[in-house]
Amino acid sequence: MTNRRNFLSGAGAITGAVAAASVSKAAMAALPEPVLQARPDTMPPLAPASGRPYNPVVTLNGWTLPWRMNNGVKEFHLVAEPVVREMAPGFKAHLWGYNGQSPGPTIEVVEGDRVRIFVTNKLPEHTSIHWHGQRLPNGMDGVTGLTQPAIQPGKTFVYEFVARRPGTFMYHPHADEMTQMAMGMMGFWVTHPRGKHPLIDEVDRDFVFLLNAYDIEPGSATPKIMTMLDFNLWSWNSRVFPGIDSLNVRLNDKVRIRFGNLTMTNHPMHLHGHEFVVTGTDGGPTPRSTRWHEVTTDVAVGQMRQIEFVADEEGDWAFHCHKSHHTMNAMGHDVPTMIGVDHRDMVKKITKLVPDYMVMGERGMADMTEMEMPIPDNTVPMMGGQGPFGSVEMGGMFSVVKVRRGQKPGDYSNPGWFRHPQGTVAYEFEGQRPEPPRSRSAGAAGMPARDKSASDLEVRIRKPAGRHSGH
Ligand SMILES: [Cu+2]
Repeated sequence: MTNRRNFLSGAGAITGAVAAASVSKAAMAALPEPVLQARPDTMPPLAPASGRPYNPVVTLNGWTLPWRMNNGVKEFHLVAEPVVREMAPGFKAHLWGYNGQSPGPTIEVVEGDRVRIFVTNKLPEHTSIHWHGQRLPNGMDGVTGLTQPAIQPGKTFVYEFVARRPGTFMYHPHADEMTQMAMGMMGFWVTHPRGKHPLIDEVDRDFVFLLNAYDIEPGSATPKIMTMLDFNLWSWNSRVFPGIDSLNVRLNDKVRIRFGNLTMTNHPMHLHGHEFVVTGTDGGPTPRSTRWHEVTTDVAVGQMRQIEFVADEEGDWAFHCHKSHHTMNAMGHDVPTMIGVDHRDMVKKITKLVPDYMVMGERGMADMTEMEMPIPDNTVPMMGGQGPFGSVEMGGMFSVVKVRRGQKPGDYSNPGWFRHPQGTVAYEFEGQRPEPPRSRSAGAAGMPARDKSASDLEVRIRKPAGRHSGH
């Protein structure tokens, strides 16, 4: 097995993009050597070395799987296996994935390509792969028991079909799905149009990622696979902010971002500073008459969306799921709301017994970003991410679209923080603040409550203790 770096420099010789003509017949009859990726970095777009040309995508904190051409067939080799995925710096998870990472590598082909995918199972249990959204012969659909026998550990299966429809797709097991998807087995698939397509515009940048979720107890490394709704890590491509790379673009670039949802709940994806249109789903490109501008689009479970916009506003623009619990990292949800509670006397008493005891949430939860509470090893803080003005107080499904005048075409490197032109940043008011007129002096007098009680009521509510579930 070669790693991708060797592969791309040509050192591995036999596999993939190396010209098929130089490889012997015997070698072509053998299984293509699998290409592995050891690092969670965003790899530059993989320009097609053989086959029809296309504009490659960039997988956020991921990579595209190289192929080899064998008699006009694009051959890929996926290896289902346990992997160690760095979900953020300082936090490694023990997941299952493909070819060294979770998610697996992105597969990019062109409409009309004949595709052969070898799938080797190195998991401790059987698996299969379903090619979500594809038109294909029924027996290639990857549903264990229904359309094929399971791929047993140690075995290799072959899938073969023509990529008939251009668009945005994904792949995932259709065998012990609950376990295998909770463990991170999934990948992205893009079928590029063959030539000009009336509904698919050319873009300058094309980013892809999958929305996934894990339940990993702070201090541990393996997801709890029985969790149904109460996940504690909301991730893009098995990364959580501040571990998710920024999407770096050039001012006035036409940008496409494609995402698919393999979690157990929907995600309203929200972009700051620009309006976008949804140009496609896993059903293909949408008719132009159905496209309208928005800044948030909801992606339901099992759905895919592709959005497009012209990045014509310079700056560092937040891009995130709008469910506020999904922009947080691992934490307990059974924490009582403490806003406004005065703990001072209680804390004194408790610290006599537990010297490290800390109170949290008295003034809101923002203190969590600066307090020095020890957290278990192999855990990311609940929220954080250092920005140019302090903590961003985010985690989970959050990243930044960086729009820069100086970014070169095709340069995906991180330009650093935006330098705001003078006078364009919100600032502290330092003048005199007049007392605002309150309702006491005007409004309420104009509209008095009927049957007002003699004294002000203070409502005390105690919610029944119960498990918090659902998002
Ligand atoms: Cu979400």
